[in-house]
Amino acid sequence: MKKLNYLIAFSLLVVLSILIHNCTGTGETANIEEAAKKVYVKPGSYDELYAFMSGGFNGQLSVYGLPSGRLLKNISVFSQNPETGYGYSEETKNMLMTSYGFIPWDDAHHPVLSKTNGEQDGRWIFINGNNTPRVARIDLRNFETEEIIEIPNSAGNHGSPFLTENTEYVVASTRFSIPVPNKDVSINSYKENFKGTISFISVDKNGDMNLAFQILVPGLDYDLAHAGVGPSHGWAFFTTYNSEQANSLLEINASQNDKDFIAAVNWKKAEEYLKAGKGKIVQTEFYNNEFNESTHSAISKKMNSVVVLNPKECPGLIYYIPTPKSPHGVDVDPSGEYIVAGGKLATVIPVHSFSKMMKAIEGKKFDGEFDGIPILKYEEVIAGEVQNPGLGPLHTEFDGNGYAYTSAFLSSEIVKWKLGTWEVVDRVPTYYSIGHLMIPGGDSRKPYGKYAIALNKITKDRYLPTGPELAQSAQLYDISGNKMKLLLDFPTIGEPHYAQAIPAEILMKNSNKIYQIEKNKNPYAVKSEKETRVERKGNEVHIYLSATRSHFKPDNIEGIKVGDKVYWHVTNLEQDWDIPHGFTVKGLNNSELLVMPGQTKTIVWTPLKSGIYPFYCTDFCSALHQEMQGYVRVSEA
Ligand code: CUK
Ligand code: CUA
Repeated sequence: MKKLNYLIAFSLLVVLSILIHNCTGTGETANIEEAAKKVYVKPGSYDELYAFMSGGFNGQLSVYGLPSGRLLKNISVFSQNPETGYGYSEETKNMLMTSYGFIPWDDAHHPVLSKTNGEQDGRWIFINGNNTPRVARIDLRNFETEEIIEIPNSAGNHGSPFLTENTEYVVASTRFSIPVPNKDVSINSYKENFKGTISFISVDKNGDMNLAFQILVPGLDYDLAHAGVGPSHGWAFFTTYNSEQANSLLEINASQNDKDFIAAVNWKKAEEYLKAGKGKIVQTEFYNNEFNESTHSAISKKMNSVVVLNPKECPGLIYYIPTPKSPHGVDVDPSGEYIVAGGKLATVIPVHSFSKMMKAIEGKKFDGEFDGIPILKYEEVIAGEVQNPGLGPLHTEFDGNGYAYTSAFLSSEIVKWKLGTWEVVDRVPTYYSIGHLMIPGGDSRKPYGKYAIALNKITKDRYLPTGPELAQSAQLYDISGNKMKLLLDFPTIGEPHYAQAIPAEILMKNSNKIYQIEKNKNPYAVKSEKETRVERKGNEVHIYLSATRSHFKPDNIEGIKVGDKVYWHVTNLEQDWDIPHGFTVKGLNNSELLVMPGQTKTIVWTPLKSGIYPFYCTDFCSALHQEMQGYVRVSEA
């Protein structure tokens, strides 16, 4: 019966959402002229904000200007990129090493900017790889991936990477529970054998990530996370679903229970338990890959163990807060008091109170336990419920002026409501089926609060069709007034799960990372044209090549044999910071190289036939760019 009710309810939701899609007209589009003025950035001017949009299944992170929606860059993170040589060059290949070998792809969902005192500081941006659980750190001085850490004992790194108030930790939860350590068991032994993990990756002042510890949690599906700030500093919150602990989510196994949980984790307490020696060392294999600034090379470190805390031996470490049906998003407001949940199947938006939660914990207001973890009483923790929040409320961001904005997936809208009174004050349609939304700084203590972006799952009729695979879609809304107004649609690269944005001036102050040839410690660098040369070591040939406007040196190379392993070590000797050179040679079978001023990059080429092979610069660098070329002669072995 329960099953049937559920099915009927869900079908109704789907039908309703289709109806809503078809009925909404243009909605709250601002007056066209007014909207155009607000997003028009006149030629020669900079945008107001940088936006970072997740590339979803393309494994990258793209950079846009706001409010114009102009695409500025695609940062290579988890995917090889032949455009720059990322993941192909000898210096960057190690970045993509994992305990499963070299994996040049992942599914990237959530970019999150580093914070100090809960405010964006513009140092780094982190993003998760879902599939081979990984977290990457991108340096915002040069917009390049600097570190990738793999997460062991995890599967589907979805609740990640969310940051504590001062970027002390990147927190990450596993979407799938699996045996820990992983082993060959029957899938329907989920209840006995499957476990979840919540990982805390420490970040030091240079940005170096280390897997500090993991917490072993009951077998559930963990979804999203948000760390506390201000009064709730020291806590992190994670949504969970599948409290039925079903190993098949076909039909409705996993959505029978009225409430799932938000897991509230006291990470300060975890630190105390670790100090007291409560952590167990668990053997496991994972990689920590880091870019070395002086050699311009990624170094891959294989790690062998992790410290694990078991909540059963650490009372007070975790509490479960009951939260309606399959909660998805969890978001903490800028004051640190309210913990807002989204629930795909929920009919209200439950808002929990941190101070009430602390009182309930003190007063032991428990409603039993789940697998050894105390369940708090819903009524003791709830601050309020937003009624009529749209269908399928998912994610909430804040404007810093007392309002919250929640994306509603099924009814495809943004719903604006007031913190404290919980009343809905405005709603606008999105086209279509919004997942996350983003307000610049809207997940921080200091939201920028002028714009909201809808990150939509379905594009349908918004752009010129480009085959069955339509451009993915983002929409920019003006939220500076009482009423939200749609200003602009712009396409994104890959599925834009989540995004971040930061005032341009903060980043422009910080973006100063340039390579200086004097400091170049790459063993294959040449410091001047005098040092360029060709060296043979058995079957290996090392070509030390320099690039400056507008020639390579040497530019005529002989003595290469078919089957040699030829290393092209290209050093860019430019003094101007914004003159990269490109390099390719005919038949190079993987990618080109892009080399920044002062930098050395290496690519390997194995010629298979004798003959003459031209090489040239691929990146326009001067009026004589076309003349930047050379020849290499390959002879029979
Ligand atoms: S999300 Cu990743 S499946 Cu709501 Cu953060 Cu879309
Ligand atoms: Cu160097 Cu074009």
